Amino acid sequence: MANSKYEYVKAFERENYLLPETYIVIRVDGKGFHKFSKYYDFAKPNDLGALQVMNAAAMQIMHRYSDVLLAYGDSDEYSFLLRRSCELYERREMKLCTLFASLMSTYYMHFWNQRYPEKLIQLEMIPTFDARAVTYPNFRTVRDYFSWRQVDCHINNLYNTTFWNLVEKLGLTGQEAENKLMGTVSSDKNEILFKECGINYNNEPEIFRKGTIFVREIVNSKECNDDDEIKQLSARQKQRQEKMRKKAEIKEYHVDIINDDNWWESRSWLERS
Ligand SMILES: Nc1nc2c(ncn2[C@@H]2O[C@H](COP(=O)(O)OP(=O)(O)O)[C@@H](O)[C@H]2O)c(=O)[nH]1
Ligand SMILES: [Mg+2]
Repeated sequence: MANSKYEYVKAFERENYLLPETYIVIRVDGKGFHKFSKYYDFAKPNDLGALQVMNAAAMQIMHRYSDVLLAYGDSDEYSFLLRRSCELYERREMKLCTLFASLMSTYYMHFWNQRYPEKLIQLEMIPTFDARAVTYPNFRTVRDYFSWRQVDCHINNLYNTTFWNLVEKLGLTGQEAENKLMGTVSSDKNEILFKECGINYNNEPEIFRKGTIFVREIVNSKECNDDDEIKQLSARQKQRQEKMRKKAEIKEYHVDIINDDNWWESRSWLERS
């Protein structure tokens, strides 16, 4: 089939190879989950079952691709951190994004149907995800990226928790609750929740307040990587490292990753991978 007269059309193709030796973060986001969550009657403001379906899908992706070192998710989004020397699809951006978007969509559908056999996904409302890839030059920016997503989770969740308590507990209309929350800062919302709704926000489930972090807990981190060594690794050493990544346990956390330096330091292999 090679060299047909039609092959010249390949010259129109363009490819973006993500910068080498940089951390790749791929973020998937549910398309139209505002409608999706209404259609399948999600609990407000957080549906634990739906979050667990997201988590099961993300976990499956980590099991399948050992290049993923860490993942963070909340609501309808998940971010996957790929190791610096990742060579999946030769670091081709389109390939990686379409792969992660389709993995997330199909795994989500699978785990949803497994969990809710009485509420199977209907053809008119299927779960679909888009994906983008960003490269980060060093570990500080990677950490700041994940802090940014966790802050976003916090801001949204505090707002949504207060909003839905005002509506469902105190009987305000959506508009009234919106007006009441306009211009308020975090401490105001905490106080409204505490004084008017009898809720201590800090006692809300951590999975809602902090999101979910999956980490590939690589045991023998010394051998696993060291910056200068990495370029000189033999094929056999690379294979051994891959084996170690594959057999590493994937652990789930719901902790504050913004301020906890110790948490990051005890996972320092992330920085060297
Ligand atoms: N009720 C409910 N809605 C959720 C939950 N998780 C996500 N959503 C919905 O999904 C939306 C996700 O935000 P975004 O991606 O900006 O909106 P999209 O463009 O509609 O997907 C939220 O605004 C909610 O409407 C949940 O646990 N419960
Ligand atoms: Mg979305």
